[in-house]
Amino acid sequence: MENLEYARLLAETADLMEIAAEDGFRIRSYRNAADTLQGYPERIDDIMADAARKLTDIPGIGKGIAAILVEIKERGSFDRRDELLEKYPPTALEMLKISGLGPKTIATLIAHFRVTTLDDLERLCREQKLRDLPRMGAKLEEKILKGIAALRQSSGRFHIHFAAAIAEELTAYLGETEGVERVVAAGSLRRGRETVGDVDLLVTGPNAAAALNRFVKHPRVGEVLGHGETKASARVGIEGLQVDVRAVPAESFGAALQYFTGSKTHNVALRSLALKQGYTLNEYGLARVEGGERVAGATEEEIYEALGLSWIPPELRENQGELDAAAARSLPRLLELADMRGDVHMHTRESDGRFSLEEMAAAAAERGYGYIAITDHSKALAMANGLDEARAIRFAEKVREMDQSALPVRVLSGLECDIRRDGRMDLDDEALAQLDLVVASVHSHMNLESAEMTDRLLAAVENPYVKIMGHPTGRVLLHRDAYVYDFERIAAEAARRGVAMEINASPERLDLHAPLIRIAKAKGCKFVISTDAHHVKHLLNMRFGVTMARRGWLERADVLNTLPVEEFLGSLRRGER
Ligand code: DGT
Ligand code: CA
Ligand code: CA
Ligand code: ZN
Repeated sequence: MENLEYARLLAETADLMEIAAEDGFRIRSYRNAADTLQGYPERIDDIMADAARKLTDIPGIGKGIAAILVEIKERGSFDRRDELLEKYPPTALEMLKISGLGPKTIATLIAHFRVTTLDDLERLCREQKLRDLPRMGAKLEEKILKGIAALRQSSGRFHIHFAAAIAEELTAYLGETEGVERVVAAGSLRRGRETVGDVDLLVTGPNAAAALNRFVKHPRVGEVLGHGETKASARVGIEGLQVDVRAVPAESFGAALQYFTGSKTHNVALRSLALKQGYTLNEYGLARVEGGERVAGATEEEIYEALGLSWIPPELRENQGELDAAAARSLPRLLELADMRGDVHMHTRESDGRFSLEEMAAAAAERGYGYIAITDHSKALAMANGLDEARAIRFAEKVREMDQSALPVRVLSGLECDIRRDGRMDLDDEALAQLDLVVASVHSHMNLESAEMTDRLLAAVENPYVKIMGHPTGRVLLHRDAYVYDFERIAAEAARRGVAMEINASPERLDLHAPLIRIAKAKGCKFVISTDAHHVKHLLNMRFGVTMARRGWLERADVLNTLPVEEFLGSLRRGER
């Protein structure tokens, strides 16, 4: 049995335990073990077969888990799993993926209606049966129906940070193969799309085929979908993300990279441009139609150049005008991660973050930043222990009195202030005026009619203390759509008043995304890119926000937190009405 299979059984059981409302500590130990096992370089079966070895020597595997692994090896399952599967059908696991539906509710629905499939659940909601139960109502039915629709639509796609982590792990691993010179990720991942269908890796070198053989043996590789001379495909990890690895000769590496980076529409447009100039373009190279002479193929640059174009950054290859700009030599000079000097949306333990102000500051210094803004939630987010006026004022005072020279970065006092349903800010102006920076965000009543939502956001932009519109569309990738409003109108008004638009770099949001960034820029908006970190490690997500900005054609001058702190503060909207 493969490690991945052990990991899958443990992770699945942890999910069932969650529905059964079991002890969180135990659930976490199952999940940690599953994570360890699926990345473990040695086969668990081999360790068990060796009398001199112990499973408990694997970090994160205690006695309890070790006994479970032995049981799985013997009979393919274990007691705890069998018990849970008697109570809850395996299809219950599907329900956990519906956004807005927690394990507790699922347990109630199973107990009451014996739902076993998404179809069952959908029918119950349509027939309005849920509202018969205490604490359930029409709202929940609607939420579940939306969640099921979103799940069906999104199934098969993965968040970019998840796909990037797998691609980076495999790139490093395949790069160690004897006879392999380069491994590069192409496809939607290279273009920086927010979600990824599958990962496309290209390898080249005198013995690139050896990388394919090693790929299918990687401990995290599950089902192998195909394995030939030049291509191997397999599902990776518990989640089953598909990875295609292609071996290509060095002389056509650039052509292959160009072809497999896409997008399809960019490639179609590029090929027709090539044809007009008397060339054929495919994954092997660029060649003259007449005579078939090959003129380019080893690098992307030489292909674009032969067609009279500047090299086009992958993030722009969506057939949105980049070919014309490349021909006119007027492509933007895109923002880079190294341009970022601060991160201005993050949470601490004051609300729902996991670390202190000092810890966030230290982590930001490690990233090379000069400043951060701490922006905890406001009181409307009671569940997150949001700040009321008194606490916000006290916090601003505390930051003013802090010995900034003792901190590794400049810390700004901020707040992520809720925009109430009627458009008023959650805290009164007097409190907001004390802070260096207010990010205004919607966290409730997201299903308003477009006109009402537009008015609500207009009111927020009009508040003189609001400097930044936080995660402006509210979308949660693969879970929740953007709320509906007149974005152009809000963008125009934000530009007029000097309110910056946030590009929220959290990989679950990535909000704004490219099309709206371009609209906002055309309306005259400036931007900030922020991680919305709730954990020190989330500060690393800045790269995904920068990728979104690049996809939106932004340059350094478009993004305010590329400025040093004093200039950054000076560039924010002033407090006047
Ligand atoms: P994904 O995987 O759905 O997130 O998106 P992509 O863009 O990575 O798409 P994928 O993996 O199907 O193919 C990778 C690239 O290869 C794609 O962007 C363009 C190129 N490509 C693949 N198949 C075709 C095809 O049949 N025709 C053309 N013109 N290009 C293709
Ligand atoms: Ca792909
Ligand atoms: Ca593919
Ligand atoms: Zn928020």
